[in-house]
Amino acid sequence: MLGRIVGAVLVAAFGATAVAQAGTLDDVRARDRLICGVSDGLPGFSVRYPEGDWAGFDVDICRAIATAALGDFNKVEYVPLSAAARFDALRSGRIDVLSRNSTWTMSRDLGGLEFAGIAYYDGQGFMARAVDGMTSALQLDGARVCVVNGTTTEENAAAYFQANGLNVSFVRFTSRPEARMAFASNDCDVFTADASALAAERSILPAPDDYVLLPEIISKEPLGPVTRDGDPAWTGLVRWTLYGLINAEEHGMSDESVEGNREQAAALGKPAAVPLGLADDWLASVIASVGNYGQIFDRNLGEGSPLAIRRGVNALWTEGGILYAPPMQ
Ligand SMILES: N[C@@H](CCC(=O)N[C@@H](CS)C(=O)NCC(=O)O)C(=O)O
Repeated sequence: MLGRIVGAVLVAAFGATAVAQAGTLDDVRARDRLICGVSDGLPGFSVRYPEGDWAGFDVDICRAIATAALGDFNKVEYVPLSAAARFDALRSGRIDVLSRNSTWTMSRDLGGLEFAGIAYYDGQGFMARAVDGMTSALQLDGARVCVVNGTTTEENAAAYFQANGLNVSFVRFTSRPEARMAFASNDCDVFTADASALAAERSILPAPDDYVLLPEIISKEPLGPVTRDGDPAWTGLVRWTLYGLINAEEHGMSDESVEGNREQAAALGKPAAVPLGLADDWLASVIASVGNYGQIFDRNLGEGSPLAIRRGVNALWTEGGILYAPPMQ
């Protein structure tokens, strides 16, 4: 009897180990499709067009990962997720990776999740109505503040207001569109969120020029793709795809230059090919499909886009920013 129990425990333990070792990379290959969690409609980051196509910065990261793993940027199923639902969707295995304005924090990192890298250095800000003439968040005493639940946002704002001796009341929402509508109809005086999300929200308010972003940035919000703990090959693929996009920009490789000459990009990505079982030229395929980091940024968020976000701290470290990808040796 004891032997049978020990045997069952061993089988269970061995089975569990085998599952953990097989990992998401094998699952994605077997399915021949990546399941990527994105936001539920954030202009510039993830937008679904009526015909069903998706576009945005976070979506392009999904596409880059699919190209690295499967050689085809189209092999992605997008799962739109609210802020509150996103991490459980990842932990439960409903999605393979989360590419959705998610801040790398200590408690998330130690709570079964793995941040593969930083794709966008963000920070929390405030959007107000221009007509109110506010020029600083320090004028917000007595304000009603719209905020979305399940985010780092309310805690940051509460700490900021307390530190500055300001009394505010929070108006909480579970979805960003609800918060935006409440703000647009004067149910609150100010909307607080990541500055990139505020730029996105402002671009879809009926009259964007009626709203201003206040100058204060009150937190660090390093955003990046998230995987599950204990999934090293998959996390490695996501991490080095992101770093590959950044290093490609640093090395001056774009989708156009790679079309004519795949060798340089292939050589940059090659050290990952054997450990992850990828095509030798996986990185050349990624860059040919989505461009380098700078091209992805410009297309979706940059000054020529409706969001008109400057590269700022998201410029390469060689260009005065803090975007710094480890070398691909
Ligand atoms: N970066 C913060 C906030 C991210 C977040 O989800 N923000 C809310 C409020 S702006 C949201 O719904 N974002 C837009 C979206 O993803 O649809 C976090 O990871 O907690």
